[in-house]
Amino acid sequence: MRNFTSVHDLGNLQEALKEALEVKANKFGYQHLGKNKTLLMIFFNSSLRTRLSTQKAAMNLGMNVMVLDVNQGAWKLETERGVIMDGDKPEHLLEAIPVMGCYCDIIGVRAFAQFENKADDYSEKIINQFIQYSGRPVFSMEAATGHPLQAFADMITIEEHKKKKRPKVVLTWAPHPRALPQAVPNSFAQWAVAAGYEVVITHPEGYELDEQFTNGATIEYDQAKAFEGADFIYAKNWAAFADPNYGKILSTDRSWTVDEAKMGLTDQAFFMHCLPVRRNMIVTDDVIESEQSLVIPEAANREISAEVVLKRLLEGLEG
Ligand code: AN0
Ligand code: CP
Repeated sequence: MRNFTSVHDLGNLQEALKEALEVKANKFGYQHLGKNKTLLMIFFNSSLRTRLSTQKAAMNLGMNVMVLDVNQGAWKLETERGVIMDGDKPEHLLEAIPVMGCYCDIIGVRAFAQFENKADDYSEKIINQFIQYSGRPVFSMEAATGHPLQAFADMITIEEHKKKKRPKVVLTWAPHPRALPQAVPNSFAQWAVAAGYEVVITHPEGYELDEQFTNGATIEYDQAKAFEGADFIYAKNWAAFADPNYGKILSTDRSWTVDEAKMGLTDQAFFMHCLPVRRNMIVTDDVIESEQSLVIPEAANREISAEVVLKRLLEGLEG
C-alpha cells in the first residue's frame, strides 16, 4: 500500500479485518519491518487517541517516531499559493512538506475540515499536498472528509461483538455545542456499508451527509424508528454538509441525545462513539457507563487499525 486515506486503499475489507485479528494476536511479530524506519506524525489539530495509539502501533512495529504539533512550536504555515506572505505566517506548506519528507519514511497527517471553503475541504487539499510533495507514503489521522483509522477500528470492534452475520448498525446524529466535521460519520457510514452491514443513518432534516459516503445506507429521519431492532448504535455529532449551510449548526435539540429509553427500543444494542464525547449532550452517563458501551474497546482497537495500516505501508516500502 502506498497511501492510506480511504477504505479503498485497503483492497478487500474482509481480508484487512482478518489481518487485524492476526496482528492483534501477535502485536510484536512484525518488528523486522519497522527497524530503522521513522514515522513522522503531523498534527494541525488536537488529539489524544490518535496520537497515542498510532505512536504505540509504530513502536510495536519497531519504528522510531517523531511528532510535530504544527500550531505549537513550529512556524505557522501558509497553505494558499500566491499569497503575499506579509502576515503572521513565516513559512509555506510547499517548503515545509518536502523538508518534513527528508527526515522520515512515512508521514501521518491530522488536518480537519476548516469549514471556510467546501471545495477545499472536500478535495482534501491539505493531505493531498502531503501526498504530492513529501515523496513519502502518507496516511490520514483524520483529514477533512474522513477518519479511516477510526472507522477501521470501529469495524474491528463490531466484528468482535456482533451476534448476527449482518447486524443492523445505526449511525445517529446527536447534539453538540460546536460545529464538528463530517469526517467520522462519513467514514463510519462508508466502511459499515463496505463491511456488508444493514446501515441506517438518522439525523434531523438538513444534516444529510455527502452521498459518496452514505451510498448503500438508509436515511430515516425518525430517530425512534431508526433505533428499532438495532444491534449497534453509533452516535456522533456533525455540522451540516448541504449548501447553503455547510459547516453550520442547525440544531442543538437535546431530544436527540442517546439515553436509556432510546436504547430500550433496540435489540439490546451496543453503544459506540469514537471519543472524545460530551456527556449528556451526545449520550447520557448511564448509557456510556453501561455494560453495552463499547467506547473503550473501540479506542483500544485504534492501536490495531494503526498497526495494520503502518504494517502495509512498511511492506509497500520494501516492494
Ligand atoms: C473531532 C471530530 O468530530 O471530528 C475529532 C473526533 C475524533 N472531535 C472534536 O473536535 C470534538
Ligand atoms: N477518536 C479520535 O480520533 O480521538 P482523538 O481526536 O483524541 O485522536
